[in-house]
Amino acid sequence: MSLPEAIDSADFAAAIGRGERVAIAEALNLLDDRRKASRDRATALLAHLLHAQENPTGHLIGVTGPPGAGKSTLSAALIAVWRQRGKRVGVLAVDPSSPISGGALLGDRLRMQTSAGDDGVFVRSLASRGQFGGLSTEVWPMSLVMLAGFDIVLIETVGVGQREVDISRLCDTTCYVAQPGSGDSVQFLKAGILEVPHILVVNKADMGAVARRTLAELGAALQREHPDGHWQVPVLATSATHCTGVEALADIIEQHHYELRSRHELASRRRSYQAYWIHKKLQEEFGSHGIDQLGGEEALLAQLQVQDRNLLEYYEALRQRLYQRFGGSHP
Ligand SMILES: Nc1nc2c(ncn2[C@@H]2O[C@H](COP(=O)(O)OP(=O)(O)OP(=O)(O)O)[C@@H](O)[C@H]2O)c(=O)[nH]1
Ligand SMILES: [Mg+2]
Repeated sequence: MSLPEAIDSADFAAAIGRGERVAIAEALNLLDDRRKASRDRATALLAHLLHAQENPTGHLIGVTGPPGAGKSTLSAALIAVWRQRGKRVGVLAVDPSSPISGGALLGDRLRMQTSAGDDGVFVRSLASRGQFGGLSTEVWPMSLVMLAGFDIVLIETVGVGQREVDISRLCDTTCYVAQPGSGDSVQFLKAGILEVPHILVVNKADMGAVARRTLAELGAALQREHPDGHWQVPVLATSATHCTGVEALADIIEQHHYELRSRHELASRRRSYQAYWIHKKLQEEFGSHGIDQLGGEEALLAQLQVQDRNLLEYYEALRQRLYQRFGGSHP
């Protein structure tokens, strides 16, 4: 079943806001569609969703960490806790299950665990591709769709070292899941290669001494005050398979969300994800040279952050400006 082509974008956005699965699935497909007519429809839809999110609700959570650390298993356990607490959860699993880790798709994990057939959970897997540090450029608009339909949106992505996904620039709260016994996470944090997460988790605590050692090492390696300010980064132990520490993790995640809301930071953070996305889209289309033409990355991001007008319209204006400058026609 699919929605009729001609459905008005306000009605479309309203159906997503009611959490209608068909509308959500259709919107995610639309965002993946590169054809011009689909892009125009997607832009109109996003404008409605952005308007509805002017006073942002919902919680956008990034779960990252090395392959096989247990991100999917832990996410499934967290989702079970959130469902018990009455929250509806949308999931975007980016580049799920690296072949080397023996990890399973998050969707499979969910089917195996508590949420089978649960209408309050929606999982979408997407390939990693493009310029976005391994993340698809569609992650931001897709997260917008998910936020309109769910209380909590979780993005799972593999993150190891420098070249990896900067998921922290797209999420309200970032959890880094570390693997016991692997010194990589400690080294990366010390060297400043890993963006500091809001919450550090050592999963597989059931492994005993080796997990406790990693917990101590990570605690010592970490600059506890988060660069965002006003937040001491907690280091937690969980066992996703034994379901220990998961409720405590859910509590800390909620506390971070509460802090963001009480300091009225959510709206400006959400705006910065959009600015970051526009910058990456322009880079994808016009290369670094295009960004230089607009004054460079820093200036562009600063300019986007303070724009009053609809950023999607502004993005189209910037595209047109670059097409004119490069002597091409605006597609
Ligand atoms: N002992 C133990 N094993 C775990 C735990 N959590 C996950 N695992 C196992 O670790 C392996 C990888 O788990 P996944 O949840 O797929 O890990 P992932 O980080 O999502 O993996 P990728 O998405 O491939 O990067 C599986 O065999 C899990 O059963 C845990 O708390 N304790
Ligand atoms: Mg996984």
